[in-house]
Amino acid sequence: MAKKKVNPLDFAAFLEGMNENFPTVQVLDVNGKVVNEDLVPDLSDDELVELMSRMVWSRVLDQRSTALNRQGRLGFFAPTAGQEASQLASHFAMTKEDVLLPGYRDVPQLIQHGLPLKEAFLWSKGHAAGNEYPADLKALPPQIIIGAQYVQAAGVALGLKKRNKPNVAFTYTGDGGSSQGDFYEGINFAGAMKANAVFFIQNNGYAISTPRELQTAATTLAQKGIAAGIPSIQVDGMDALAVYKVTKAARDWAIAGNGPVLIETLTYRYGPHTLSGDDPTRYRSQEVEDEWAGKDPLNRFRIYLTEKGLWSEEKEEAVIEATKEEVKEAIKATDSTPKQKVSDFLKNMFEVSPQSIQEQIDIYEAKESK
Ligand SMILES: Cc1ncc(C[n+]2csc(CCOP(=O)(O)OP(=O)(O)O)c2C)c(N)n1
Repeated sequence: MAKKKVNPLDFAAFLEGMNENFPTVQVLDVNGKVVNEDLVPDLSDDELVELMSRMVWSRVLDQRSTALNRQGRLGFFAPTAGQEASQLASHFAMTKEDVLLPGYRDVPQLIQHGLPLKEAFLWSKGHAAGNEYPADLKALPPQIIIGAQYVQAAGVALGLKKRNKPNVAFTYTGDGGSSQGDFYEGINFAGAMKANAVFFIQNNGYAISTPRELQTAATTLAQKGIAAGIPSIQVDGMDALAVYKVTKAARDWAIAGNGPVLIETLTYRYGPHTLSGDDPTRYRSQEVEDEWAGKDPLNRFRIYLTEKGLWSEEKEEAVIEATKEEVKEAIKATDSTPKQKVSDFLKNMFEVSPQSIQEQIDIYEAKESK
């Protein structure tokens, strides 16, 4: 085929052509109807129900955590409602031996990966015990430094490759995080090393109050992977089946030795950025809120499963009640955990404390023993 002659100096044509290869992958439309038969994932009825249950669990956890924070019983909390498909359907495609490097909003995946809820709550309160992970939990604590988890994931992924493990390191950042230097360094290094990594950008439209349009001139965030030489794909992040399908394919690709994949999920957070004073009505219109409410990930998956005869109001109610009970038990255990001593916190920093820290430990231990 004769190649179309292009003028290398036609910058306008360059910009137009740049976005051609990034369609949004979708399986279920907003009404729960299959729009792409070829991409319906091969999940059993039980697995579909389990995925829906986890998404409902996450919604309830979000509501209960918000309430507990307002009662002063929890500390830091970054709301997750709206992002259930992006978070839980991507995690669903992973295995326990895959290594999770979460951001601060990715606590639901971390708990599903094996972190006891009580520890997640202790972490929220800044208690050092919230970082003492079960020995078999393949995960790092949630990263607060935007983008840093990408660099760590690249390293973990290279380690998995060097040990010939059939597993991936998977990590999440946001649209804001995709502007950080660490983001580019992470994907570039993992790409160069063909490391076993799956990188997620959860594009929820805002980095605190900064809208996606001001974040970058790139039309999709997925295309940022191209310069790193890695396959990159944009998916409807409110569509559990599409997120699962894309993630599964990315994982298969990476563990076959082909290197990493970058996945942009188009999603939305219904709540504020965190519960530390953000007011989204100052930067989002009611129109935008309504538009995204109409794309709700639980709603469309619920319709799909109900039509298949796999889901009902009673089933959903049972998950809601069980989750409330689980939260009640976990917060009780959290409340009864002895308060963290400053000396313990300091001792937690180094295996062998340097002199400057040891001096502080001595001061606090003296105070605490009074
Ligand atoms: C390196 C760094 N810079 C700034 C901050 C402060 N900060 C916390 S969250 C946030 C916005 C992140 O937005 P995004 O990556 O889109 O993720 P989202 O919170 O929407 O999930 C910023 C700037 C930080 N934690 N780390």
